[in-house]
Amino acid sequence: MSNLAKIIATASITAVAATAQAGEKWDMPMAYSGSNFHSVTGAEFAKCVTTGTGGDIEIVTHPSGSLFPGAQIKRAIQTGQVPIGERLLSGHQNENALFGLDSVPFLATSFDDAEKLWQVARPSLDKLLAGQNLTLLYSVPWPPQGLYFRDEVKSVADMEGIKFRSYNNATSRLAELTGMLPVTIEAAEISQAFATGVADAMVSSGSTGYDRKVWESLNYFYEVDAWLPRNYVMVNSDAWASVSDANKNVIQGCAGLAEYAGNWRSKEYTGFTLQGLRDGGMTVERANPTMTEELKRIGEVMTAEWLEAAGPDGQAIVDAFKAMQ
Ligand code: PCA
Repeated sequence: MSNLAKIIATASITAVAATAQAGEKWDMPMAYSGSNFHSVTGAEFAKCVTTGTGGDIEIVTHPSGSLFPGAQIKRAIQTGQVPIGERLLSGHQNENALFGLDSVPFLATSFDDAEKLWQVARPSLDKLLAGQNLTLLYSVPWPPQGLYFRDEVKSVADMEGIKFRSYNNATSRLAELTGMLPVTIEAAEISQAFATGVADAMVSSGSTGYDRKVWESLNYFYEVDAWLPRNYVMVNSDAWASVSDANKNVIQGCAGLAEYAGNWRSKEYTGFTLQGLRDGGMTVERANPTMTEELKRIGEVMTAEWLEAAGPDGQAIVDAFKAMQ
């Protein structure tokens, strides 16, 4: 808490020192619904920056993919179409395997482990993003990932041929290895995809199922805690370079607060949303031991594939993470 207090103190001192000038408006695209906890955290971050910089920089969030759909947000920031935005970075695993480090099945399956993995990976991610004209500000994990199905499933054999909504390479690969048919769909579009039978299953958090009211179409959620993917807030490095040192301090202070608050919300939201799925009429339970064992074996295959693709950098991150266990 003392770090947090320091951040707040720095942010407010700088706010007082900031002189009133004509402000700059920063549009901030976000992919998920306005009520989602990442979007709520982003809106608070925006307010913190706007207030803290004395209006020098006014950040305006655009949730639900309304300014750019999720898949285009990173490129829009890189190319300077917008100065800042939030994205699920594992959505870009095909650019560089390192982006998928938070979606390696059964590597980091709790909030504590996801935090450790992020700490050991952050320098490599900072470097990778810096090479793409991007500066990382903060990152917040989604709750643990479980499996949603329209019909009951007791083993991997029952998954054969099911149309499976994926959101990154790892989720598509999981579908292939379980005999399902992947179809990539942004979270903003899934309610309709399930209602119209474009997909009948997915891997995601209780949070996304709750936000999108998937109980209107799906009936089962199996808790497997496969991984905790993360959203990242990034700023275009040229836009960042143009910010005064005082305002950089404010933005970093607000980013620290957002990361802390977002983590807390993600944890709180885990139980709340699983109960929400139950209240919606879904069966919510842990995957049975057979299915868990089968999925773990698929996880081993995917881990080996990821390590192969990520090379020495990936191996170094996994080794450093394991050394912390
Ligand atoms: N929700 C996002 C990513 C991970 C999650 O829990 C989604 O399903 O798109």
